[in-house]
Amino acid sequence: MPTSSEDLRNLAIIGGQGTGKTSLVEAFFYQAKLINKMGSVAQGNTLSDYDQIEKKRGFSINPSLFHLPWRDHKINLLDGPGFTDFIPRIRALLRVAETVLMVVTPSTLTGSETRKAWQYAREEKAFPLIFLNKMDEEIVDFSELTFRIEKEFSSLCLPLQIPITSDKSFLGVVDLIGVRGKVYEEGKAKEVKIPKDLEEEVKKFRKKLLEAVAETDDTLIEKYLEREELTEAEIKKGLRDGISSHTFTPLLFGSATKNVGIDLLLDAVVDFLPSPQLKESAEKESPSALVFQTLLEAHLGELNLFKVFSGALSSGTTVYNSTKRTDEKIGQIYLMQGNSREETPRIVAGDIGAVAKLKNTDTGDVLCTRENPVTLPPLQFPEPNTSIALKPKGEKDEKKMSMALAKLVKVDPLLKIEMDKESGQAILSGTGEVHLEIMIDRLKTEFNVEVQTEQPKVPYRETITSSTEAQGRYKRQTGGHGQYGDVWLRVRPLPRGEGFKFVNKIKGGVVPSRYIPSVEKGVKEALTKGILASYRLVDLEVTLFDGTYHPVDSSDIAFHIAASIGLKKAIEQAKPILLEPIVELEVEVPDEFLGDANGDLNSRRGKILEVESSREKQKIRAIVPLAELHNYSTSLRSITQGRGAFAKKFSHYERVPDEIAQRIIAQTKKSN
Ligand SMILES: Nc1nc2c(ncn2[C@@H]2O[C@H](COP(=O)(O)OP(=O)(O)OP(=O)(O)O)[C@@H](O)[C@H]2O)c(=O)[nH]1
Ligand SMILES: [Mg+2]
Repeated sequence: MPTSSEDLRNLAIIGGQGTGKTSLVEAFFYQAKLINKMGSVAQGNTLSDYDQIEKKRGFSINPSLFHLPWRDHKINLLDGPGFTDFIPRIRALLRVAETVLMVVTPSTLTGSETRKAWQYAREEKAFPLIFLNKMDEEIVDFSELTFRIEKEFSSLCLPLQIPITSDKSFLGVVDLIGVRGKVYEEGKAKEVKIPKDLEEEVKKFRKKLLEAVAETDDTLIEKYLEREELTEAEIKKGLRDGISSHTFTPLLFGSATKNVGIDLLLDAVVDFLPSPQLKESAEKESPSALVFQTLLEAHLGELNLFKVFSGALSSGTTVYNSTKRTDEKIGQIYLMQGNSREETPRIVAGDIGAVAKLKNTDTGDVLCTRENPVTLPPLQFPEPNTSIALKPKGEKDEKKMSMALAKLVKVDPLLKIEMDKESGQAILSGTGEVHLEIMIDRLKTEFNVEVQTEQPKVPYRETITSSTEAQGRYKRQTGGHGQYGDVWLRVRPLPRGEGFKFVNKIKGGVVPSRYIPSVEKGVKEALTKGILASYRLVDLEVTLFDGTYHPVDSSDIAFHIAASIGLKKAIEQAKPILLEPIVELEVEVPDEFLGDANGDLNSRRGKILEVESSREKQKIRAIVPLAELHNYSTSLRSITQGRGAFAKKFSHYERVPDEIAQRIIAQTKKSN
């Protein structure tokens, strides 16, 4: 257990899908002798992918938290997901981890997920190490590989090692700092002489390393120029300085599943990456902590993961949630080891822990004290861009479904659920079709809720295209007291987006003023259901300009009904049309996919507004009917080999082309 934050490292393990992050956690635990057999993702018995659905799918969905002792240091490990739909979740991890282990493999170097992960790490100014995993899979040319890495990561990448291979297998690495060869058998390291055929490369890359390191400090430069050599201690200090100033990024090589180079990787984490930097000693400061993730744990319920930024957070105390502006009682605090945990009395500044069952606190909230309220910038996640409508299979599933969804939304910051009042549909939105598919799977397996899915209904509208007048008359004679209302209405189209206007032009009390509100109500009611396909009527003005009444038989209800009748008649004569929602899309694609992406938008009745070029990327701004956007995220992904991204927002309503309108109207008639 470390005594000071100096000996602490908060390390987010990030990178593209399947690069070996979860397997690395396994290898780390094995190296630290916390387990004596490594689990494997294929067998579904890893420490990190413990969730049923993660096991089933074979990839990580939820980030998980571990802590690992290594050479009198404590390393907090956060294993992030790499699959496209889930990768935005690592943004939360990068807010609490100062340092990242960017895991790549020779074949994932240019992948979109790798780029995304690296971009997030840069945005959060994390201090990175790059680990080239799966070196056992194929023998790659080392110089060419480092050249490609440097190009891809647009950063000065410094190999700290050179891979040792024989025939077709990867054996170990030459450490360029101490110039020692290390090969591995069953995860055990053995020192070896530098192989003859690597001598040239060792020389070349060691020179590059020494030069880069020397440049971090004037005294080091002098020494280096004098003797063309630096001591191990000097190199290590230079590496620390260079990483802390974002001057270069060290590169290490190995294999998680074959346990090659893992000890050196852990050494590099404690030797070269910075500890959490704290302003004062933790003891003196008042506490502040950020809840960066919420987990749903069997038997325990919700568990909030948090990082303490100042002071300490202790079990049994009351703190202030400055995000929700309310007090919060801190229950039992834990240290996490994936899905198992150990109780701890408190967590001090720099460190990461978990607390059970907070009442008022959600992901992204800040905990502090009322006396010293602290605010932190909110966690940022992309807006969901893919939606599906859910219907419970059985009546009894309805309540269960909404409760289960509320829980899922709490633990997944990329997920949103909304009741669409108009269609009555529950709309689940997320970052892609796979994301939503997995959530539906979770509903079934974890909450025993079965749902049917359907496309979210498009909120069409109806409007009129000409002005006209019509009479609405309601007369009933039943026994003694009758019902009588009579109005004349004029309707006129309004420009798009103006909604509805009611004008009263009654003169001389031909419709007594006490009945006017009922007329307006009757009109409004008739507007909720258009005559073409029962969609709401918008963008029109209705003027009440004439009518008659009966001193005894007239009533509010009679005028209400008369107005509804009159409006329907007027609409029928006023050449009604269907309107559809148009969304504005911002689509980002690499150069080479611009043509296909544009073509796809055209086939969706889209109109390209502009194309803006930036470094290797094209940003297309387009407007597209919402009705044509089904499966857009999947389609864009396949067009761009996963490298496209898009955001959408509502823009305006437009007339539906006649042929399509006929189809929609026919469909509504059929389903009614
Ligand atoms: N040959 C080889 N296979 C590896 C190595 N590391 C991981 N794998 C395999 O690669 C696959 C993916 O590994 P994971 O550890 O799940 O990768 P991940 O980065 O956690 O994947 P996501 O969670 O989906 O982002 C598994 O089948 C692993 O057994 C390695 O060093 N060598
Ligand atoms: Mg994983």
